[in-house]
Amino acid sequence: MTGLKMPKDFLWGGAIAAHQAEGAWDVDGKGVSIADVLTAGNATTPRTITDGVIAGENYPNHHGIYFHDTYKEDLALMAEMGFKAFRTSIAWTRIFPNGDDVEPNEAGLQFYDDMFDEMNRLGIEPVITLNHFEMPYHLVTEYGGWRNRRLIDFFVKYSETVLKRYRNKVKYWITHNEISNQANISEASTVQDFLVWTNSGLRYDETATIAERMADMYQAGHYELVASAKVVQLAHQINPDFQIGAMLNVSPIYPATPLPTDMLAAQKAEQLRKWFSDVHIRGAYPSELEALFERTGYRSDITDEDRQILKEGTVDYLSISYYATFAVKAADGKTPALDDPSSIESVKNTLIPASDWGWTIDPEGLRYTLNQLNNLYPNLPIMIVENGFGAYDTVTADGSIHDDYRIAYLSAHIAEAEKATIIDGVNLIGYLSWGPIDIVSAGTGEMSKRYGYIYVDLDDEGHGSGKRLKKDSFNWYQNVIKTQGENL
Ligand code: P53
Repeated sequence: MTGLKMPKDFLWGGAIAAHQAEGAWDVDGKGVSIADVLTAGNATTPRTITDGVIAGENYPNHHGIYFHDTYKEDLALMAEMGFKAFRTSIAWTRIFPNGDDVEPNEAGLQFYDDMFDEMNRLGIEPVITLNHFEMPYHLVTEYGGWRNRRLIDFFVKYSETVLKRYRNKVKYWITHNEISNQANISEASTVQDFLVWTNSGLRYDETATIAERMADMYQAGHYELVASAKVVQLAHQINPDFQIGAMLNVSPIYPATPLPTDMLAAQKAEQLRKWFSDVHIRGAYPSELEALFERTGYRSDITDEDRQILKEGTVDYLSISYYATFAVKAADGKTPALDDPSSIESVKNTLIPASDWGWTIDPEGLRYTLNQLNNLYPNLPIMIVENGFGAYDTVTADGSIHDDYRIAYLSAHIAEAEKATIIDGVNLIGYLSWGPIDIVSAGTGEMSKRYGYIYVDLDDEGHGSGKRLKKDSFNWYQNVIKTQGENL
């Protein structure tokens, strides 16, 4: 109990993504996406990217939780919890199966017409992501993913099609999900391989150098930002009431010690990720990045027209995901630098607890990060569009699920979000928790890494009845929303 309460029009709800929930990966003309060629992994084994869809492999996104066929029942449960908003994505491959098709696929467009109608009927505001780790696989095999400038036009065409089609049904849009993930070049290469794949459709073998990866990542990121800015401009022409948001994963990075070199390591590590929001929000690259490009030649393809588009296509709000925080130190004998990610070493933060997947639990970090963002971009509306606790759940004999650990995580985080909003004056407009219904994990492909208030009876191999069960957190969240966050 914090004694704090969110404003009446605050957008409480939850968020998912098409590829993690819908299944129906090849029906009604849908094309293969980059999520459709990802096998299942777990906490210790990474997912692998296969060359196309191979018979006999386990591809969890092919079935998801069958949301394609169950969304009406599932949305009814969200409405029962009192959701004001629900975030999902449009699967690009339902609309343009190959990404470079001349005409959109009407069956795919109709599917989302029906889904958005249902949300509006239930009084739930749709928050729709255009690009959530599910670009057409064909754009990778034919064009090399986002390292190719032509992707801008393909994305803009797809976006224009859906922005026009749903102009009276959806107000809140997000261009690219967690665009900053791919900048984690210092991570172990398996993690890095995964993140540039999901963000940009980039693929490497072990011969690729860090410099090559950095050059590609900055170039791909640039094209994505130009594409986003073009979409922002178009969207405002299509419907001036549209709210178009950027989306970043924000994970504060702490210095391992108060040593000045560790402080610098933390600052450089943050600069490696933060520039995406500067471009989205201020319409220009921060000077430390321009200086880096000057020295290294990374992001070599930028035109005056690009710069103009970036300047004119700034977003209306910032949406964020927040799960965990990190700590870094200066690598032995090195001065932390953007040019050399190995100069910044990740360390385990042993002062705070972590989940079974090693994700730290840091509610105060959320307040810290909201304040930091508000200082960078004063008064900009911010929406939390992902936050939650992936955990193993146990169904007891009577079918109940006692997920007090999830309630503890969420309640502590919401309390800090309330302090940031009410005490610190951050312009927070919504809180959408991740995976209000269990879905396939993006990072591991598991079903058993569960975030939901609603349990889905499916296991990591896709076996199970698919039945939905309310966890203890269901009633808890219903009460949180009912009391505007007063009863945590
Ligand atoms: P999972 C990496 C780092 C932070 C968030 O993640 C990430 C990732 C990629 O896995 O993903 C976001 O399912 C993403 C969602 C995803 C969610 O966080 O690996 O936007 O699609 O499901 C949680 O536990």
